Amino acid sequence: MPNVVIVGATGAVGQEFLKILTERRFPVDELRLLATKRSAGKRISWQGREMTVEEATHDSFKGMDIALFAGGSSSTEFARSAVAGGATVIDNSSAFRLDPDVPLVVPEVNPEDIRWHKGIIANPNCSTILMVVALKPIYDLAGIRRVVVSTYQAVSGAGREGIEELENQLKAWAEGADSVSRVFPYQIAFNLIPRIDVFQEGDYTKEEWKMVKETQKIFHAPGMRVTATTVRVPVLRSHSEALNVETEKKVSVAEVRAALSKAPGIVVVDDPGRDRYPMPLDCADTDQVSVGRIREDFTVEAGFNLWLAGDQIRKGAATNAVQIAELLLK
Ligand code: 2RA
Repeated sequence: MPNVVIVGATGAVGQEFLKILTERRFPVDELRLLATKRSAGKRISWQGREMTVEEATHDSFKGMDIALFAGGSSSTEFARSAVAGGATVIDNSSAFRLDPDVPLVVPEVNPEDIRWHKGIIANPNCSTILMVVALKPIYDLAGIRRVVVSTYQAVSGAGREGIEELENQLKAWAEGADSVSRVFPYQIAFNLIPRIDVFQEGDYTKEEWKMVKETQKIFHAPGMRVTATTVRVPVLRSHSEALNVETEKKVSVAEVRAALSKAPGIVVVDDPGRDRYPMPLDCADTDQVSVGRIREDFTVEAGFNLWLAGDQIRKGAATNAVQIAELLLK
């Protein structure tokens, strides 16, 4: 059984790693929990084992087989040391995602890419993962010419602090107190913020560029046209996305629905007659991407509109990483 180390064990994704390793009965011999100096010393109990979180150092990885990095700056600092220590790194940060020497993997889409890893395998951005799981069966069925995506991203995408900020702002509102914004640039309670991460080229945000470039890399389709608008919404957990997909070949809505229904990692929730469609509240704590509102786009030769929702801490981060670890063991 492999020795596993979790870097960032006390954060939202790190805690989810622990739950998912148990749920998926991932075989673990030794488990080591690492975090920054601030969180070192915390006690965590997992599967009857009592563990103390240690401060991550360059020497923390000796004897470890798999290193799950939850994200953040520790990846840039320690991922290479983990590889040097003998571990295969599965990294949830954006540090290595576009590195041509690092595969960027979603097991439902491009599992074969793990074969060429050189020590680090990158986990894509959460909104990218949810989108490409839904695009894959459409890509296989009809080819994809262009995607226009708008996201509705939960505050937990910004970690535990994002959740606390929304909760505190709601409490402050109920008490008639002033709202404090530290994590997000403006009040998020009762608001929408159409800016996630920093502004970059062309006034697109880094989050929007991630959706474009990571999708092209995952599909090995540098010419695939993807354009995104990413928005933070006052939802605690699970991201949602509205997709307009133009296909190469004309296929019917029934064919698209059938392809999505058969695809791994997807549940189709699409019954207008019964008022059924995916919603973030229904997706919390699940691993599947829920897809619905599937409609022909009558304004183009061949295309569809659809709506998806998925738990971005699980399938958008921790579950996807553990699935990659499972592929490594096969
Ligand atoms: C967010 N996509 O929701 C980011 C987290 N990786 O902020």
